[in-house]
Order: sequence, then C-alpha cells, then structure tokens
Amino acid sequence: MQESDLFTSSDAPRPLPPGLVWLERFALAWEDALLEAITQIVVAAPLRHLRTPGGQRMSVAMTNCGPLGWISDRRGYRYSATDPQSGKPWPALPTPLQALATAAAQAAGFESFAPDACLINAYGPGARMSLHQDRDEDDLSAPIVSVSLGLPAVFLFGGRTRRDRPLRLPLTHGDVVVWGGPARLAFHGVAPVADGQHPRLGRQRINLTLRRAR
Ligand code: MD3
Ligand code: FE
Repeated sequence: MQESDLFTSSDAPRPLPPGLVWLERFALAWEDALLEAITQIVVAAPLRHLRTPGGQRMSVAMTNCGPLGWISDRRGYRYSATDPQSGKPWPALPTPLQALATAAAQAAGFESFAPDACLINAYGPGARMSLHQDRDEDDLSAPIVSVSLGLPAVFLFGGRTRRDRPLRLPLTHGDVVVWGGPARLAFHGVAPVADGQHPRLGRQRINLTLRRAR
C-alpha cells in the first residue's frame, strides 16, 4: 500500500461551505445557564412529538421559547405565539440564550441578530431529522444560530437540492453553528443519534435553533 492511499480524496479536509461558520465549544461559557433554562422551559412547555402535515409522528421531541414557536400539525408548518397544547404564550427567551445567539452571530459576521424564536429539539437514541429546508421565516437574510448539547450527532449539510451528497459535520456538546447567506436555504438534516451517556444530559441530544421568524 502506498502512503498516499491512507488519505484518499474523500477523507481530505474540505473547507466549510460558504455561509456556514462552525464555532466549536462556543456555548460552553454559557453551559450551566443554558441547562438551567432548558429545565425550566420544559416544565412550562413540555417536549412533545409533533406530527408532520402528512400525519407522521416526528422522532424528535420539540418545544419552543421566545415570542414565536415553530409548530407542525395536519394543517402545515408555521410559527405561533402560543403553545397549542396549553393555549399560553411560549416561555420567554432566556437572557443568556439571547446573549449567546447574538455573540455567535457577531462572531460569524452578522452584526445585530435579534432572534424572536427558539425551537428546542430533543433527540433520544435513534431519533433523526430527514433532509429539509428552513423556509417558514419571513426574512431569509437573517442567519440561523444552532447550539448542540448532550450526545454527539452527525449533522448533514446538503446543497441546493435534496440530491447533492451531504457534507457530514460531527457536532458535539457546546458546538454552535451559524448558517446564513448562501447556506441559509441549503438542505440539511441529522443522522440517527447513536445511543450513549452524556455526563450532563444523559441519553439525549438537545439542539437549540434560534431564528428570526418575523
Ligand atoms: C442549515 N434542526 O430544527 S440545527 C431544524 O440539529 C433543524 O436539530 C437541526 O434543522 C438539529 O430545522 C439542525 C442547524 C440548522 C438549522 C437551520 C439551518 C442548520 C441549517 C438552515 C439552513 C441550513
Ligand atoms: Fe432545519
């Protein structure tokens, strides 16, 4: 075997696609505040498995905080100011989470990101998110900030069409990714989460997705 065979072109480091900024471990400075806030949010607005418009139960459990929350049901995907399960407004966006989102966006070159929606995705072992685009927001010039906590997961970042072979990003506890500009409408998803134990979150991956919805 030749030495060059150890590094085939498919394993070579590839630069990140334009519009994607990966801030490894960036959220760890806010770790305790984030975990405390999530604990309180899920008491007021419990995690639940939504149905797609087609009637499928999602493997990811979801809830929201902030002025607007993303929901899905037989009538479609949309943002709502109230939790359909309780009829009450979603819990407030915690100040540390707002600060983290603005700092991450700024580090990625977006000067004044002011999220009005935070979707909380909870993945147990085997949960996944199939390739999709985020296009329920009014202003597609605003970035999306995502915060990964707990078990690691392989994030799939595709291109402009569902058929482009996705780049695989291993996201771990504390990683923050900012998606904007040319990456904003890319297809993306999450491969099935492998079982494991995280010291702070147990058998779970939590992703916070902060968006400007309106
Ligand atoms: C890339 N959640 O909730 S967050 C979603 O890890 C969602 O739970 C994933 O995709 C998760 O819609 C990924 C990262 C993310 C969010 C929005 C994007 C990546 C994105 C929009 C465009 C491109
Ligand atoms: Fe998405």
